[in-house]
Amino acid sequence: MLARPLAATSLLDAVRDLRRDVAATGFPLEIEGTSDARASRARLLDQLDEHLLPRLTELSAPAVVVVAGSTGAGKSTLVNSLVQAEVSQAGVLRPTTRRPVLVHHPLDAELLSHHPVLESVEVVADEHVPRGIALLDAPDLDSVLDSNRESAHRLLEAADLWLFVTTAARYGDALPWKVLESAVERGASIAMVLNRVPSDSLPTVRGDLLARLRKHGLDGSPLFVVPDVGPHEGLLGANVVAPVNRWLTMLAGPDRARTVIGRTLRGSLSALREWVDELATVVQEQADAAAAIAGTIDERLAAPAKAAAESIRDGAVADGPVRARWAELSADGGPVHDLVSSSGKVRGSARTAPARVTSLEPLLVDLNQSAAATLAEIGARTEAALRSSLTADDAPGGSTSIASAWAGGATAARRTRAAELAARGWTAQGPRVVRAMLAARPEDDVVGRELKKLDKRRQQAVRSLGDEGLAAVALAGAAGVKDARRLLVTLLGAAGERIVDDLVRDLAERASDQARLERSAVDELLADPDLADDAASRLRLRLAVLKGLT
Ligand SMILES: Nc1nc2c(ncn2[C@@H]2O[C@H](COP(=O)(O)OP(=O)(O)O)[C@@H](O)[C@H]2O)c(=O)[nH]1
Ligand SMILES: [Mg+2]
Repeated sequence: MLARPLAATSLLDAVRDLRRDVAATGFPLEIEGTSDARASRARLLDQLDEHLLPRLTELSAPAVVVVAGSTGAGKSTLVNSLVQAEVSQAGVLRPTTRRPVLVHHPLDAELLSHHPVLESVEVVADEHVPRGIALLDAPDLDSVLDSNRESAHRLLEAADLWLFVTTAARYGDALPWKVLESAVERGASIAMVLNRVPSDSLPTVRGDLLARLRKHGLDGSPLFVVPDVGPHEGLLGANVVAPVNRWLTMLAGPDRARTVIGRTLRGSLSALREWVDELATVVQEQADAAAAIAGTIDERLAAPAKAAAESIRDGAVADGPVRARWAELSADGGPVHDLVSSSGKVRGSARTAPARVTSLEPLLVDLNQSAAATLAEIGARTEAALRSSLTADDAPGGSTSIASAWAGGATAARRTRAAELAARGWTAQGPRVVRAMLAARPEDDVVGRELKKLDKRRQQAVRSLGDEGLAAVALAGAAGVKDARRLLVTLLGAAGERIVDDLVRDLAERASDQARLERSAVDELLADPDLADDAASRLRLRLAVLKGLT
């Protein structure tokens, strides 16, 4: 029985919850430790799926004894010899591509039937296997086939007990010891089989191996020595493997097998804490890196946003078609030409106004298009600036992951839409500003006769162009057509200046906003739940629950 009864059901639930959250945890940013964390997460999932969850689900299932070791160590021969039948193919030909074999007592079939490990092995029932034990002949840890190697490592996670087979010639190899170390970290129960030892070197090899076991924290583990029987094919004599067999039989006694299972279970559960805690630390580092990236983006956005506003003030929208259109409209015979007589009188009437406004329509179209294009270009420039700041040498860790996850297409479509909306918003603002300024009291410093003259002039200007016409001129002035600005001042006095300035300010603000909009793509990527401030706390919460149950 387990030394301390585990509240199996709630523990199973807690481990299931943990598994779900571990599976859902991603590491979107490539920062130091990320690839290790990904590998560690994958192994943790294997451990949960192959060992902890099945074990907690069926505590009375036989103890899975995984026979592990390097190629040619004699694993298959050992398994066959233990059951005195050729259940697993042994031999010198490599790689043995067959599926790994699991042998169990026929009466244990039912208890094992739900174990996920059965999916990836060939299952053999044999009465020579003690009840309560399932022997798994794992693929070679150092198999030349990637898939075999991976499956070997995954199957090891399934073990309640590792039976590690090595030889006098191979026990110094680094790989098995590395694997053993991780087994010790997981709290797994381990036994060693030293195979094919020539009798003359036995004392040396044995002493050496014991020293190594001690160094790796395995001094309490059973060590079996199988003497070399000389050139050999097929099963080893029952007497040669008798000690291992006796030990397994003893282990299989109901209480002893439970002890091994319980020990490994406890070991795995307590190893889980540190394991998950390490993952949570990396998750936290991801969140911190994301915050640093957001901060850098904030800083790096200031310059392009300012430059965007400046380019508007410098008349970027007037460049190109708008200026040409203005020239056309104010040329001889155009609707803007002769609007002010040589003596300075505003010409026109309410009757001519609609015609003038209609003829100014192309100007509005050009202004609209040019504003949209300018804003979109500001956006594109800002994106380029942000991208290069994400890939700069001094960019915070993980920035390049954001840069490469930042797909251009969606950003461009959104940018164009926003630019068109902003341009339309700006041109719609024209008549509003005109009306608001004209409704306000005329200039404070203009009094008496001058005031009367100014009022009359404005009324005349409205009669001759209408609010819409005046707005078109004002927008052209705000876009950067100097003549348009001058004309509006002539028509409206200082209010004309204010209208144009107001529209410049409005568009400059929209331009800065447009630049700032570019960060939304980055923001969306940073809004990944795996990068949230509290991402790590989910895993830590699961740990706390586990701690309370074990
Ligand atoms: N002399 C001798 N040969 C063995 C022993 N165990 C295995 N072999 C041989 O070594 C080769 C590899 O053995 P195998 O069991 O397939 O090793 P595995 O790769 O660990 O499964 C085979 O040709 C076996 O016959 C042993 O104890 N003594
Ligand atoms: Mg083999």
